[in-house]
Amino acid sequence: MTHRYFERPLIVTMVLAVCANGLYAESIDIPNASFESPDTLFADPSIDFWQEAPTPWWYDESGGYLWTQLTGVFLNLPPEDPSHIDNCDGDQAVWLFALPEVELFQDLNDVFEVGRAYHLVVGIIGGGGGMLDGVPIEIRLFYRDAENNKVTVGATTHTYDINTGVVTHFIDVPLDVREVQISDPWAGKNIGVQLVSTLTLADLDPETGRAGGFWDLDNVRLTSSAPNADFSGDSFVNFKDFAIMGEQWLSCTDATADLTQDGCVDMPDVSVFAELWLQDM
Ligand SMILES: [Ca+2]
Ligand SMILES: [Ca+2]
Ligand SMILES: [Ca+2]
Repeated sequence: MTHRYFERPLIVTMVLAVCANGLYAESIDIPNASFESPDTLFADPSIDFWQEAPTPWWYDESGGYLWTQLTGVFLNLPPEDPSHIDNCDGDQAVWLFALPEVELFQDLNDVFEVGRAYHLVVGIIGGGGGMLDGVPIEIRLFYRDAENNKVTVGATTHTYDINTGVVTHFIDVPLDVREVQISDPWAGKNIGVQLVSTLTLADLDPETGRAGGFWDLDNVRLTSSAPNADFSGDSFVNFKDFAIMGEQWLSCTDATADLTQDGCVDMPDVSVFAELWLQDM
């Protein structure tokens, strides 16, 4: 008996495991997601592809830093340096000052697709520059309303815990946004990614405020996942599943073939279903 006999079931099992865990996840392109551009030998306040907020009225540029210098890319220090970040993705990351209204954002080419859920992950280090305890930062997904305002679709707040002291290791902070419904105002709109200091103007008070210090951020990852269109349970989307969808057509009770999370089976579900046609689940 050769060992080859055992290989095939093992490979099949592995493929099934990947499908089950991945839930048909697709990676969404974010230009300069790891802040490797532009190349710098030390630090550079310009960051390719990412945008920052305009200088607010209250910010005093004579205080030592221009507004544009409150974010920028930096080169990770060599391994022998005590400030070396041990899990930097690539060679560079970005800093972002813990002051009100400091943010980085991008409007992506991809849109929020009905039926898909979205998952954002950002590596975050707090505590730089004497940051105080409990200082918050948010990672967000947004869309643009008719007036071009950024409207938050989902957000995760991460707060610095001073008990962690000086940190040189990125923590992955996740944000999960549930499946987009046809009635959501962001359905079909471009996806925006935003990394924003959520301190307020009250935090500028030198006695009671929490402003000061900086965050390090890196490796912004965005994926979307499709709903499970395998209603028949054979791990494959085909006519069996379409038949089940037909049985539930226009039904709003126990609609297992509802792919858009509105409780009913109708045309928008067929659109999502068509995208998943003949796929392994
Ligand atoms: Ca990087
Ligand atoms: Ca099936
Ligand atoms: Ca539906």
